[in-house]
Amino acid sequence: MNIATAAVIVTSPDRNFVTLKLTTDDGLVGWGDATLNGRELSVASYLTDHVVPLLIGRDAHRIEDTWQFLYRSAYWRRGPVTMAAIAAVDVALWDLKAKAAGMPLYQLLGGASRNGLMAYGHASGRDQEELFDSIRLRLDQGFRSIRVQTSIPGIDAVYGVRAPAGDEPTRYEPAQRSAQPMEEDWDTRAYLRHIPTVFEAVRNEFGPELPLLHDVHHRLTPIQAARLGKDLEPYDLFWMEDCTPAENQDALRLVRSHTTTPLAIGEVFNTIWDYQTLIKDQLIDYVRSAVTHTGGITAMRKLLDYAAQYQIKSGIHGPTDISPVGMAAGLHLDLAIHNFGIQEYMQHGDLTNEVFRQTFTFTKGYLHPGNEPGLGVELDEEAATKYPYKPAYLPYNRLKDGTVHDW
Ligand code: CS2
Ligand code: MG
Repeated sequence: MNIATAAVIVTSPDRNFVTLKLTTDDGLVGWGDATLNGRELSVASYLTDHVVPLLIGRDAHRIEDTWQFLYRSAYWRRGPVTMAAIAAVDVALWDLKAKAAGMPLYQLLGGASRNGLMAYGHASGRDQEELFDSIRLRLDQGFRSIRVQTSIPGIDAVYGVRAPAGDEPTRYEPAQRSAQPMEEDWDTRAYLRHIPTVFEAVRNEFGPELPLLHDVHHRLTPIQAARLGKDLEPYDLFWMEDCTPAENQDALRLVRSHTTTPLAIGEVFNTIWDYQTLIKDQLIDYVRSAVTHTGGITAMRKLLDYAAQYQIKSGIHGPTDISPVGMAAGLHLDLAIHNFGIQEYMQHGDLTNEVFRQTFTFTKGYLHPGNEPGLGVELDEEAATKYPYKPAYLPYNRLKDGTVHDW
C-alpha cells in the first residue's frame, strides 16, 4: 500500500479549510485536516511545496516512521504550521490504515472505552435574557454540558459572543472574512467584576447539576486568573479554559495554588513539550489540544497517555475551524483512550456539511464517530470547488488606551 498521489484541497464553504488527500496505488483514499485558522495558506504551501513530494512512493502503513521522518528531517521542529502539516499526513495515514483493515479507526486504537462522548455546546448572549435563551436552545438540542460566554458592560465586542440579533441565533464564527483583522476592545477589571455575577445567575436559573464551562481566552495575568478561579468556585465550573497566555507554563503554578476551579489549557499548543511542566507538576486538569494542530493521532495519543499517568483528562478542541476530518479524528481517539474528559462540539454549518460527508452522530448530548471503515468522513471534491478560498482573520484586542492585548 504505497502512496501514489497527494493533493492539498483548499475550500471555503462556511469558512476556510485545508485538507490533504492521499491516494494509494491500490486505490484507497485517506483524508487529513490541515486547517490553521487565519493562516491556512501557509500550511497549504508547507504541504504542497515541502511534504507532498516526499510522500510519493512511501509505504502508507508506516505511520510512526513517516511521523518521525517529517518531524526530524525538517530540522526546524514544532510550530503550528509544521505540526498542522504533519497532523494532516498522520491522520490521512490512519484513515488509510483503518480503511485497509475494514474497521473504524477507534478499533485500531484499542477499541471503544465507552459508549459515547459527552460533548459541550456553546451558549452566549449580550445580556442575561439572550444568554438564558441560548442555554435553553442548547439544552433543547440535547447538550448536557454548556460553555457560557457573555458580553461585559463597558466592552463593545467580547470573545465568544455571537453576532448581533438578525444572524442565525446559534452561529458564532470567530474568524471574519475580511482583508484585515477586526479590532475589539478589552477591560480586564470590568471582566473580573462581571463574570462571577453571570455564573451566579446561571446557577440560580439552571440548578446545580448542569456542567458549566468558561473560556478566558488567554486574557489574564496569573494573579488575575487566580482571583477569577476563586470567585467562580461557588458555581462549580467543569473547567476554566486558557486563563493565561499559554507560553509560560509556570504561570499556572500560581493559579493552581489559589483555586480548586479545574483548569483546561492548550488549544494553541502544538507538541507534548508545551505541556511538560503542566502535566508532570499536575498544574492542569484537561488537555485542550486538537489532533489537527498537535501532530495528528500519533502525537496526541502519546500526549494523552502521558497525561493519563497524572489523572489529567482530554478536552479536545472542537471549534468550527477544525474541519469535520479533524473532528472525526478527535472522536475516534476520544472513544479509545481511558482518560477521556469531554469533547467540544461547535457544530459546522450546512455548506461545510455539504462538502464534508460525515457519519459521526450526536445523540442526547453524546457524540460517536460511527462505524464506517476509517475516519468516516469523505470530502466531496466537486462540492469543494464551488467555494474558493476567501481571506479571513481572527479579531484582535486593544485596551482602552490603545495597547494591543491578547485576543
Ligand atoms: C475557542 C476557539 O473553541 C474554543 O475554545 O477558543 O473558538 C478559538 O477561538 C478558535 O478556534 C481560534 O481559531
Ligand atoms: Mg478556547
